[in-house]
Amino acid sequence: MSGFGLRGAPKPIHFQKTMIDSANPAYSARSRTPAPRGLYPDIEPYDSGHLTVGGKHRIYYEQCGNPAGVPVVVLHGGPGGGVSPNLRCYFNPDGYRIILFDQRGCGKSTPHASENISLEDNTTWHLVSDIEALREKLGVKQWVVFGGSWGSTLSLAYALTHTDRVLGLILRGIFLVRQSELDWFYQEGASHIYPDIWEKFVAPIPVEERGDLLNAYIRRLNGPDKAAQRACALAWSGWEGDTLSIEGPTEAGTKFSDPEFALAFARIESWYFKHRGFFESDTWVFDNISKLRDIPAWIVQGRYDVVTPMRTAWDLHRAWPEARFNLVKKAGHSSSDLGVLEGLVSAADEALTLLAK
Ligand code: STX
Repeated sequence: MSGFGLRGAPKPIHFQKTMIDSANPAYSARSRTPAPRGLYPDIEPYDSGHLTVGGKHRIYYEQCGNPAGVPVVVLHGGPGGGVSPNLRCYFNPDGYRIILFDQRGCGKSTPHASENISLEDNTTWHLVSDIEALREKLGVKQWVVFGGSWGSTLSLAYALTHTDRVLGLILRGIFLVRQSELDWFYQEGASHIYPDIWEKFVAPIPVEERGDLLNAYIRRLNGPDKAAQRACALAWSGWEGDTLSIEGPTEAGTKFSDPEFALAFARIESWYFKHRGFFESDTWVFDNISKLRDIPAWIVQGRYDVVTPMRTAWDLHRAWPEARFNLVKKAGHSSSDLGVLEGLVSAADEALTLLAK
């Protein structure tokens, strides 16, 4: 990566003290152990705007890095999670043209799903067509597709639909919206690992309705009782926010406890999950995976991912051995968990080496 100049030097991540302690031989200047790869420095967009799709939706997008670089599009999680400035920093800004956007109904896209708008025209296939509209609008011929969690689902749906537009795939925390994955996180499974947080998740739902939590939530998230709606949105969002990281629940004050974020996030996620991601079957991705065999791909998965357990990444790895598989030993779901972060930055660096002309 030496050809990319100073601007591309990764910024240090905030390691725990023991990990950057200069007395620790693993990280001394003389050590042969390579320094862990951190995020690239904070960066501001050189361009941003809104693209109108499907009549009423205005999709917020932004571009950072090198306008002449290898294009990469970042697909955020949730669905409904929106992008954050941190997502710009997984890519060498001297080599990449970094494109981020907020999917329908969330982030800075309008109308916002917290406004109780109908979600009828918000499906996986609408998002796939929005990605194509954005690609055309920005004059991009082909791009690398980068997505974690729901972003991995959408990346695969897009790549299987518009295979010739995809230069490479970088996927993290593999999620395929299969019934078993939804049951694990929203009915029984993750509840055994985080029983303390689970109590807060089930609290807004009466005991007699807890046999089908997803639908009990959907009724309240879309019902007339504003107090119940708000309580459910915050409980739904908090459950995911508190189980993301190997570090356990973060302190209060994250976006998951923002009522507006929480309501859009919970409404959009539960809508997609009720429809199982709008896939015709739980095996659709596997049934079609041979289309992706020639595309360079990287999978990064935390072994202790409780939100999207490793089982799905493993199934994908078995079906698609051509994709590089990086199983990170001490990490959960979060793209900020140390090994996952390093794995993603390394994958993006490798993709650049492979693809930059
Ligand atoms: N949702 C998984 C997912 O896509 C069940 C996801 N998990 N957390 C996130 O997304 C954000 C941190 C992006 C909100």
